[in-house]
Amino acid sequence: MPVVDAAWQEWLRTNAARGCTMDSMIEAMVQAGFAVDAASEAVRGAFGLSASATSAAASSAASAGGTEAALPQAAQQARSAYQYDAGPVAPGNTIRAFDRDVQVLMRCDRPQVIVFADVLSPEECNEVIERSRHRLKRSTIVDPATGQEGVIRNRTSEGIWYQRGEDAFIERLDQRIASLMNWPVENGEGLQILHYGPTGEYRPHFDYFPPDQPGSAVHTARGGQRVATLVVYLNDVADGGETIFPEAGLSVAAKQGGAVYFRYMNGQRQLDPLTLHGGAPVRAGDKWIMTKWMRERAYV
Ligand code: PD2
Ligand code: ZN
Repeated sequence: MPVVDAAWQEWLRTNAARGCTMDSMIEAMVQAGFAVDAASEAVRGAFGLSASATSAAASSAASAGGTEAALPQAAQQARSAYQYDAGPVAPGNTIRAFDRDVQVLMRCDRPQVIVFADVLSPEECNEVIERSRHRLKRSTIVDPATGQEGVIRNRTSEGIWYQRGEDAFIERLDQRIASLMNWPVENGEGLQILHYGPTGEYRPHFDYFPPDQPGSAVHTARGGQRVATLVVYLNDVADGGETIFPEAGLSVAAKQGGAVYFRYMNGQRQLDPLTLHGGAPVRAGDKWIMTKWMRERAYV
């Protein structure tokens, strides 16, 4: 079983300050291998609830219909602090994105999430998969304390990066996606392709770099903070593999050529904790995605 080491303490502190619910944090720790009791104790500690206060807090939360009533005022304020301003994506049911008409299937304002169909044609999806299949490497994750990349069991996938504008095909996709996200193509990281086999998953995380963690500076030095993500689904997943937003109760099914957009940094440079998200376990078949992360400034 894992232990609550310095990295987990940092994770607890950051997520409590950002307004994550106790339930979602306990669930994330249990998924990472902690016993329920150990996870509950650690999370309650992060919210300033002592063991003896726990049962009173839990019963008052239960009678109030949720865990929010048990949160200290600071945590409740952190949750309400993010100011939703207008996002850059164009309005309407169809968006002309560079060389293609993209359909809007769903928009959510809090958090800012948009689901699209037809971002890529089936032929383009298959081409990306075939180009990538033989170049895959086990995916890594950024250690928030050091900024270094490492393989961990929270992310069971393999992937590759394409340089922005690497060739004419990739450049067209970069242009189309930048146009759809309505953000400068120069601010985009290179496209990342990920492949998950059966049971593969990516446990809930934020795509932005936690500003108060030392490892983030290495990443934000180049192009600043990440502001929004587009995940494009390159195949239909037979079962499972949805992109989930546990704080928002949202789940997006992987459909070939479709995509989910989410924006987490507003014009005041605040970061939206409701964009906690993950890739649910693939229950049947496999899953291919292509991800574009946009930065505040040119990513060079
Ligand atoms: O696989 C996904 O659905 C997924 C969802 C959210 C992947 C990522 N984020 C990611 O690579 O950051
Ligand atoms: Zn992500």
